[in-house]
Amino acid sequence: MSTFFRPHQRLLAATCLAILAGCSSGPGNSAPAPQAASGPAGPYVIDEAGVFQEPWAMAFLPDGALLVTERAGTLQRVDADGHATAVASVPEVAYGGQGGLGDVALHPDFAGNRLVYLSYAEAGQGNTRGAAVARARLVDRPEGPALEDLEVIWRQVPKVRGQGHYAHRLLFGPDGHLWISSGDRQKFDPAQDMESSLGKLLRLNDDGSAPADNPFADQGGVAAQVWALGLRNPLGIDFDAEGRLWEVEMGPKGGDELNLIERGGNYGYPLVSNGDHYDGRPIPDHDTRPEFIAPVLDWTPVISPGALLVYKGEAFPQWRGNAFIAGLSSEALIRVELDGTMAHEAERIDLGGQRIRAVEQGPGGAIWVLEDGEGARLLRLGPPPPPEDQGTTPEVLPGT
Ligand SMILES: [Ca+2]
Ligand SMILES: [Ca+2]
Repeated sequence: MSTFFRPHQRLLAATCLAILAGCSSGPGNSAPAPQAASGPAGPYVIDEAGVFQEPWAMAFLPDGALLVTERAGTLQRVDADGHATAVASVPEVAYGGQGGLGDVALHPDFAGNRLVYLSYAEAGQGNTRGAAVARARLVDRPEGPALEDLEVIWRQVPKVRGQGHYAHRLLFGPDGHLWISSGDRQKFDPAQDMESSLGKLLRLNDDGSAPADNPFADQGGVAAQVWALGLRNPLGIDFDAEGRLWEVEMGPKGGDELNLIERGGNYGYPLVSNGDHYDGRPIPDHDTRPEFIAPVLDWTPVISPGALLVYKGEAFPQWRGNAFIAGLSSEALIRVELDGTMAHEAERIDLGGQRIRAVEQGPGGAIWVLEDGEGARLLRLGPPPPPEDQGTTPEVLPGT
């Protein structure tokens, strides 16, 4: 019986109820929007919707509830009434270092099949670890939510020692394929090895098999899963409204990257990077090797991108088509304006000086953010209520 309520989350239930209903914020549960560092930021209000322990990712269910992963191995369902309940029968995870329970994504036909996909670090033999992806049906039992019929559909190859750079971001694309970003596990060269899934972006069918039209399908094995290679720690992937796939990854010492992903593209790591190794050894910059695809944007000093959202909502029309990057060391939500295949950083939104782990678009186009670490807040950025409603009866926002 792993279903439980956390006292601090129950205390926040009343706040969350108002938030999930799209209500305006009252004293004590919102902060005035901070001034943007630059750029034409639209007004927004920030509401706190809960507190979690080392959260990593979130996904909205069709009924407005929210799934939140916590890295030690708990999947929380935050219901529309604000209560957080641990989902039973989550697979065992190898918690430690950067590893543990990772991403959560819904099957495109979740309403019909109730399939939830989870990524996590999995222990292997000889103190090795590797990312894995499992899918299971999310069911409601009398005693609480649970996963059933769990099956592992993908594993990183090979499992290696160490607890870093799993990446394991999950995304269902517009054509229904499952995309998995697979980090280099801090092993460098495997990012260029087509017999290893480390340092790659993978495109799979929903059952984990490799689509016949993948760029390296003819090579079979791991290569058949690969869409792009030469990545380091790709923690964010998302499509824009025109179907372009964008990726953010942590560089080494310097050189964080925003990449536009091309079919079969090689993004150069570890042969090139606009950063250098932590021990001071140089890595040739991207412009020395034009055969590798250079980033559209790169950052030195680094921002430490933890997640990527290309905004497609209604709540903030002025931000539609912008990329939002969860900034860890940069302790900000970073807004990047995309213009076709070009991009430039527009502003850094300070949400209280905390490391930002995740960003998602929620019902009605609100932007939801998870802080990083212990006692991390779940925040909702929504448009302010109309002026005549401020301080009066909460108003339900259109589309929520
Ligand atoms: Ca690169
Ligand atoms: Ca360099």
